[in-house]
Amino acid sequence: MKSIVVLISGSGSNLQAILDAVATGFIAGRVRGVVSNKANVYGLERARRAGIATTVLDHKAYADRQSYDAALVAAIDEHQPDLVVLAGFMRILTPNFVEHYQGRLLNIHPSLLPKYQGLNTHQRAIDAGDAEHGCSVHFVTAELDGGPVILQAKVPIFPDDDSESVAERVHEQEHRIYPLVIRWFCQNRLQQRSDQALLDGQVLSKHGYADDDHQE
Ligand code: NHR
Ligand code: GAR
Repeated sequence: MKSIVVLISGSGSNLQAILDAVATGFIAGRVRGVVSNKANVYGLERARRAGIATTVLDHKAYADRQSYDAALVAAIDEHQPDLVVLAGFMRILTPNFVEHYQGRLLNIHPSLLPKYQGLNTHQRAIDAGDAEHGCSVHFVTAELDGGPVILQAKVPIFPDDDSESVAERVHEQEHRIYPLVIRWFCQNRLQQRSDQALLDGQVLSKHGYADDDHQE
């Protein structure tokens, strides 16, 4: 049984999807701890309700990113996790942090990477006139939102959408694909080899598993 630690900054709907998938046995793992950089967010309440240890580590209490990330590593490693999951975690992580968890650090990003790295992705997709948007699960590397993609899900953008309606549509897909990828990880089917992701030993294409446009 794999041990998982989830990092959050907000409402934790992805955390909830993961907790639900653990509860049904879809994910063969246990969430041992939830760490937030913000106090009083709803995700902490979700964790407490599920009986999971919570830690709040406020980045504003630390002099710089190095010292914050050192404290974060200490809090996470108390749980000796096999996997660390960023679920709406909003702090950029230092190369030291990323290296410490290399191959066992996942993020879900609300865009079809490599499009729209960084923040405010839904509005940027609308402003660009895109007909399609989505989300990506990827291994985290030192390059922000630049690590190898494991799985993406697409949603349409309609002419009368605003960023909220698009975000809601993307969220639904996030809650489907994140538990699936974590399930694979816990089944030992998923690996990272530097800038590549492998599923069952097969290198995944640039847009992840079952990508029909970009087979290589
Ligand atoms: N860290 C590394 N090294 N690599 C990645 O791929 C990371 C990461 C940390 C977080 C999530 C990411 C996203 O999915 C993520 C991926 C925060 C920011 C950001 O600019 C950007 C991307 C992501 C998360 N954060 C500001 C900062 O100064 C703070 C913004 C805020 O507090 O609202 O850290 O989008
Ligand atoms: C999700 O949409 C996730 O993709 C995004 O934040 C939301 C968190 O929602 N992540 C980022 O933007 C990372 N910078 P949640 O707290 O309800 O899971």
